[in-house]
Amino acid sequence: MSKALDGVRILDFTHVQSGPTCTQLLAWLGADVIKVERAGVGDATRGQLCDIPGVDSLYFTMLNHNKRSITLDTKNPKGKQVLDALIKQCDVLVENFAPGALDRMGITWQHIEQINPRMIVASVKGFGPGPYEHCKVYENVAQCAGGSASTTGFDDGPPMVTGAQIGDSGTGLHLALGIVAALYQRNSTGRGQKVLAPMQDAVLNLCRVKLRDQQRLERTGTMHEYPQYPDGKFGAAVPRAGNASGGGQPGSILKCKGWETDPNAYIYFITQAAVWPAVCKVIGEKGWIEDEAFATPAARLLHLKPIFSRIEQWTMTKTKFEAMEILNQYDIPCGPILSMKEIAEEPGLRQTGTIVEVEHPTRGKYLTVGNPIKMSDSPTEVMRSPLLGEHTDEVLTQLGYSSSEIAALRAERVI
Ligand code: CAO
Repeated sequence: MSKALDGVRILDFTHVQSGPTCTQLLAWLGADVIKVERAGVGDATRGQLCDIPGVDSLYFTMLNHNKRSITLDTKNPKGKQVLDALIKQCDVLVENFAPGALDRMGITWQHIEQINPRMIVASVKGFGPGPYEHCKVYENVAQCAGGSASTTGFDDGPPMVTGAQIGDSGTGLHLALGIVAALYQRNSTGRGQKVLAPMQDAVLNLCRVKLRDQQRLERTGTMHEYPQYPDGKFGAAVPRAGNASGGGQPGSILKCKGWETDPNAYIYFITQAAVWPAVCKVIGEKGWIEDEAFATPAARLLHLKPIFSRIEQWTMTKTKFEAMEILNQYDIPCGPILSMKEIAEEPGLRQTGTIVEVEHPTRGKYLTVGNPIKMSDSPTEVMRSPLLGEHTDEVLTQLGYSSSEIAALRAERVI
């Protein structure tokens, strides 16, 4: 079966996480992704957080599936010639070097545009134009600068970063969308363009509900769904809301049976207005259906702490899965707090290809997260990540280099 991005060639100059997330997704959608790495070194993540000595780390393998790897010293004039040949043949160059690194290599936008006006040049940077544009940035810096850390955590604790890699992987997703849109626009203009996804901006986009709340707070001085209401105080900026639901339906994380020993024996429970009578019945508080203090959503906002504490008395008598089963019979929105161990063993995720077991020549079998985007006409087959320089000869041969020319480049340590 064909793939959505069949025929699209990506010159992948990415490293670490943000850029590789983007190009892995494009590869899963069918693009031919050629990852350029430094000979003998490669993407720094190949050797980071290693669990097996001398073997590509899971950090690397899980972000670089379905790609080809070539080694190339792009600062060597002969390496630059190879790079130019690649630029001429590819549709998109994706990079997430530190600001200015591409220019320092001599790969300026003007140079690229001159040799391939159809090329799309897509970049992740920490910040967009402005005071911080020259800064190097990693995940947690972006979470802090994009509004996530100041709004995550508990009111009486410090700002907190989240485990979801919204700065790196989140920005990679944004960039992939920009690339696909630029490819589409090229169909009518015939021209490439620059695509930039700054990590601060991508995190802020994912935190837009908190900018919504900032403006609500400035207008009304309060927000009734926040745990600070009605007893605590609001300041000038959106406070941290703990585990309160971000939307108009109050929710909380509640203990389940076994919480004393299992750190993940919890459930997320949402008291959706439409099923409030069912919630009352399930927890044995039928009187709350008519009771003025609890009968309406507005009234309940004044008593969320006692309400969730009473619901928790009930959830603590059930495992999270037992509670799920009962609550789902009444359409009460809830979700178990799943550990990574439970997710890795979840048969449903295996069936859909979201959790995949991959065979690697030096690592053996490992688990990875497959393509979360499911397309009926463009199925994803997850292929292992490439070894360093595994496809150098193959790609250079496709570019027209003879085997003796390739051998000479290797002898001069260009590849
Ligand atoms: N041949 C020759 N030189 C190469 C090369 C190749 N194939 N590939 C990379 N290099 C060079 C670069 O040109 C650069 O050289 P200069 O410093 O002389 O310009 C050098 O290697 C290092 O590149 P870098 O500065 O991008 O790498 P770093 O490890 O110092 O910084 C990071 C890493 C992520 C902080 C930085 O790249 C960055 O801020 N990127 C943008 C934001 C981003 O994507 N952050 C998320 C990373 S995921 O957590």
